[in-house]
Amino acid sequence: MNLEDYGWSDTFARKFIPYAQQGLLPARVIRGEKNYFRVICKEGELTVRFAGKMRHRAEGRQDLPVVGDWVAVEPQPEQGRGVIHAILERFSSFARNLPGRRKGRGRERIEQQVIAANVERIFIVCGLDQDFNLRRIERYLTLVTAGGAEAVVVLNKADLSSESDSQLQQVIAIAGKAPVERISAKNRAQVDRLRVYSRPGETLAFLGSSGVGKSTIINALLDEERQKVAPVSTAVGKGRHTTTHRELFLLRGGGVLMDNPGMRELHLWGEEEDLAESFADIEELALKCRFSDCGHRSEPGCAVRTAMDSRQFDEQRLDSYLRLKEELSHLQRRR
Ligand SMILES: Nc1nc2c(ncn2[C@@H]2O[C@H](COP(=O)(O)OP(=O)(O)OP(=O)(O)O)[C@@H](O)[C@H]2O)c(=O)[nH]1
Ligand SMILES: [Mg+2]
Ligand SMILES: [Zn+2]
Repeated sequence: MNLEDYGWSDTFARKFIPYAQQGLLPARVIRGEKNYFRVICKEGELTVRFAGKMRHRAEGRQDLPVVGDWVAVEPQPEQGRGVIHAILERFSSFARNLPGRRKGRGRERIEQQVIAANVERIFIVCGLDQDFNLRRIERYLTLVTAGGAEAVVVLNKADLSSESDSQLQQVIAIAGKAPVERISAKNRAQVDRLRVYSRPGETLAFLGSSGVGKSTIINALLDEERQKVAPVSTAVGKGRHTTTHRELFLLRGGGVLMDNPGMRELHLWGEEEDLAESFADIEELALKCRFSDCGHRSEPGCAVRTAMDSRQFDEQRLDSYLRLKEELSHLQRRR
């Protein structure tokens, strides 16, 4: 087993030195189940749990392993098992806020849920059917760049939309630096265009609502029916949450793909500064507002409103920006 294929690097090797001295093995979490993980290490695949002391030391869920993490494992290869003792620092992650999940009374809980770790690039997959939603794409873009990964917007199911040209233009207008690809997962040549985003030793995660075609695209890239796919419900146009686990797959030409279950809620996790990239257009204009604390609602000399009135972007985008900013500042106050 060549760990470099899975993204092992000199940087991780240096961070691993103290664990190597304890006789632990480096491994990458390739699949997460409810009560255990599958990891890949030089011994092959192992089924592992994490050590109880990790749970005690953890200040929150973000300190526990997720798929994509590089971990230090004490192997018990005879049983094909092992124990995770530590997580190496992540170079990137995708995390959302999981608000108010604790049962019963008390304060609203805010908790970071890390969904994917150590991914170079994230495909934000959207359907050009009923799933199409610019505001959701803005949310994803904000979260992806906040976590330190590159974003690529993949507009799928082009075969089902008669307005895909206009949809593409609308997405390009809000995507900033992120490339936007329009494809149909049923068209092999179009799926193949996505291969430029996958490089040996790098990890590419697929995120998006249920039913947008994440697993279908992954199967096409892997050239095998590895992941189960299922039709969306025709009544409401929503997916059926067919994929239930996060999992890494090695691409034959090099590169690692991560399939994910569809996400329903996308509460922001981060800081107001994280809007700098996903809303670079608005933030740049805001520097020219008369008041440095301009709320861009009704203040005189607001450069953002002026630009909106001259149709540089539409009101929904400004609303979306202000809503996300408020959400992040609320989160910061709670923390
Ligand atoms: N017409 C059309 N159907 C597609 C396309 N891509 C995916 N589908 C279909 O959409 C349905 C859902 O696809 P999946 O790949 O299971 O979607 P998913 O994003 O993995 O969904 P979850 O695993 O539930 O998150 C399947 O019936 C696919 O065949 C496409 O480009 N065009
Ligand atoms: Mg799936
Ligand atoms: Zn303003």
